[in-house]
Amino acid sequence: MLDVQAIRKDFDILGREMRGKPLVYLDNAATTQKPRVVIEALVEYYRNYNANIHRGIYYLSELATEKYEQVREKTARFIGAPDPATIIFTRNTTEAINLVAYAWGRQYIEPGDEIVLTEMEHHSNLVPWQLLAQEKGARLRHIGITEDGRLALDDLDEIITERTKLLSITRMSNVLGTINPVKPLIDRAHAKGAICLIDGAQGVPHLPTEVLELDCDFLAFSAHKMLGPTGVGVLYGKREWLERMPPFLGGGDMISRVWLDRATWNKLPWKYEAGTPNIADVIAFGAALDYLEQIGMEAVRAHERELTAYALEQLSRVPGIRIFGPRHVEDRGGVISFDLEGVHPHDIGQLLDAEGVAIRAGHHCCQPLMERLDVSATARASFYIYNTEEEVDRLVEAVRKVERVFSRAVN
Ligand code: C6P
Repeated sequence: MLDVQAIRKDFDILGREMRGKPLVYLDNAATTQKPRVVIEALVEYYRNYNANIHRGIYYLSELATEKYEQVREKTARFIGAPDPATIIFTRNTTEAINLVAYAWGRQYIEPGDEIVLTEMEHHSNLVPWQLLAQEKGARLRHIGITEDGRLALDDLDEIITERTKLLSITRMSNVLGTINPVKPLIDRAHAKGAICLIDGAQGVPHLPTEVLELDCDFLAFSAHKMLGPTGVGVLYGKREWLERMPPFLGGGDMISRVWLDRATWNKLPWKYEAGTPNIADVIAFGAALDYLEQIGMEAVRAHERELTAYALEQLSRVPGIRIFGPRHVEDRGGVISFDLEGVHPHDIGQLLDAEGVAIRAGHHCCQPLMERLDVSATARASFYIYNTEEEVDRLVEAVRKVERVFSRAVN
């Protein structure tokens, strides 16, 4: 079990007040807070060894290069990838998915090919494939969702077929909290000759992840959703694909030799990292990985499971509440979307803010899912390692207050 009180001491921001009340930060699916060690790693780089990497033959540059490349090794270890060269640093999950859509997609997708997605995908895992399909004359197919927010797998044989070239799905929904059964889906897609990308933006920060076990061809995730800084994303790819695909962006660092009219490419992983990368933030991400590794991802999951079960139980007693997503806590992560009868989610968000409780309200970059749920928006609370049952109580108390205010206004 986590020592949550000890963990909280590492996050100065959690001690501050919001609107005159102790802050309850429940917007972790959007971005998490950063422990002091991460902030210090960032400052330490700028203060003590700021230099560009892979270029200098002087000490500072060598040190910065070493620290940057060490994080690649840590990242590989964190997701069970045996080869650090299969880890590409990007700006975020969005850029990692776009990298595959451009580099792999434009090489391997042909007219009539099918790309399978789901109705619960984030815009980041919808729009890049829409652009690709429009350009190439490919067809998008979508796995639907059930009433309780799980993937509808009954008609899968009609959706994943010999025409499928790519299956790209989220490990965990940022709206419903649903943890998808990605492994059997990956196996099924492979059996039809398709490749698989997993959007791990919500999965990797909250669940133990082993890419070899999953056997996914690509995995994308963001550092800022797992205690790290903004501006760092990760793309893991199987070496065979990364070798075969053309580069995504052209420029410095990604080349081996350049002539006026052509160029050859650098080795992996640098072939996909054009220009000066986000050195400081990658290095600070290393401190975030160390922090999570020390806690252990099984313990992270266990803590969130417990907190989510408690929150579901408490919230479900609020009059007029509708909670989206699977009923069973085993099938979901620490994300709870809800609405209150007769109250717009933005009003819920605003009134909770007045109580010092930070949640997100909106479509969460999942407009097609909102349509499927027949809502324009939801209110969403999402947890991480530093959240407590007392904070869930504050959330529930604040939601009850909203309900009372609005039911009085109506009656
Ligand atoms: N979801 C949320 O509040 P970026 O912005 O590139 O780091 O991550 C994009 C992304 C991709 N897939 C999923 C499943 C996500 O949840 C996100 C980010 C945030 O839900 C911001 S919209």
